[in-house]
Amino acid sequence: MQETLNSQDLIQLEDKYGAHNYHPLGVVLSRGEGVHVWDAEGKKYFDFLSAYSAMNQGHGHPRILKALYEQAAKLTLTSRAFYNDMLGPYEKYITSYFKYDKVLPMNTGVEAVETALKLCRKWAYVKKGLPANQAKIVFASGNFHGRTLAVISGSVDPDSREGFGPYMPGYEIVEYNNLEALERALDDPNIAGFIVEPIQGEAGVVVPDANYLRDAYDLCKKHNALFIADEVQTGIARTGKLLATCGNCDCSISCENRPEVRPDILVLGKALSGGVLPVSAVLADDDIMLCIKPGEHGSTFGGNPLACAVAMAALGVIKDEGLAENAQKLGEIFRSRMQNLISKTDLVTLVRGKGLLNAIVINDTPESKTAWNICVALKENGLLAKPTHGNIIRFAPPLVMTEEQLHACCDIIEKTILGFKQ
Ligand code: IF1
Repeated sequence: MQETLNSQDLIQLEDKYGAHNYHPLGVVLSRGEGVHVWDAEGKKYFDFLSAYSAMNQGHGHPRILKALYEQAAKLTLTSRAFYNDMLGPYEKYITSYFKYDKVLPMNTGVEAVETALKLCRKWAYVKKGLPANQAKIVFASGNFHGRTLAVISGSVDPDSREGFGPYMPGYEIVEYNNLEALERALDDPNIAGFIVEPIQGEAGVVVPDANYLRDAYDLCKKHNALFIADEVQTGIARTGKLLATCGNCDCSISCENRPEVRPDILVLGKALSGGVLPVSAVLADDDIMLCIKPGEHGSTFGGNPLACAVAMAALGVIKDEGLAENAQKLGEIFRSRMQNLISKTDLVTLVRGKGLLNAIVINDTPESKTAWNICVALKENGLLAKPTHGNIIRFAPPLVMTEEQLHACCDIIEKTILGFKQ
């Protein structure tokens, strides 16, 4: 009978036996349900990070778990050496859901990003006619697309990049939200594509100008380059629309300044599975997707029957529970509450975001521990969040949150900020 380990015991186990590639907040979670998580001592918290937007449907969603249990008992993995009875129905479901001809199923977000980069290069050689090994891809500074060598080669973040060289050649990095810089880069005839997050999550929920995505897309078309949207974090209703680029969704919200952009290649992950297991996807139309031939790309677990069953349930929950609309509504309430808090304190300088992907900027240097200490105080008051880039605190609760719960969370944030002593 395993003895019951307390939080400190569990932290020590990780410290002794685990790689030290993270610096977690001092809380050990053992259970999740909806918008709540409980620590090893049974203390209850609001989850205001949602595993970096992977838990949009909330912890332990019954419909997703039912799909998981039933499929797990039937068939979990066949590899793609054979067909299986879940992949075709899933591929039909997700391509109809996001309105693309085809999907290439992968597992983690970075695998899907890598797949998109390979697909873009392949298209550039096969369809654009670029000379062999000359294809170049444009990245936006401040990006986060994952942690593989090919992807960090497009990063400017020292923590992601330094000490892992040499780097992938054939990349250009331009300032995010700067159309002139992008146009200058696209003037190079060897550019295959441009990969961009509609909102830069890790950079601190950086929202570009309303016309940026639309105009960037138009520039890519003008220069015969592919527009690749990394919606691993912003997709699946997080920003108040099914997709932050939104060109395909049919959710009922209509608003004029929506950047109606339909990416040439769409990258999804995280909440595609409701946070139950790694499921990611690359969507594109035939003229792009069919540039990859049999045997030219793949993955042991990509498109496994279990992932297919879970992803269909997870996407069904998003639509059937109106989670994009809820994120839009609650996001406006959240930013309004934070704006009101800013009027009462010098500790917070601004709030920014879309839907339920938001952040507040703390009035101290990125090198200071203030944002971290505020997150520790938030934890003591029953709400879990974590700083990014030093003085920015990201707030991203599950999209199933009710208005009453959101106000309770805003009350905790307000009480913590107004009562904060450095
Ligand atoms: C960590 C944050 C970081 C992503 C976008 C691809 C991926 C991610 C836009 C890769 C992953 C995760 C990774 C995790 C923390 C979190 C994150 F931005 F969400 F906060 F790191 F920047 N595109 N983001 O956000 O997906 O391979 O991880 O499934 O690495 O610490 P993945």
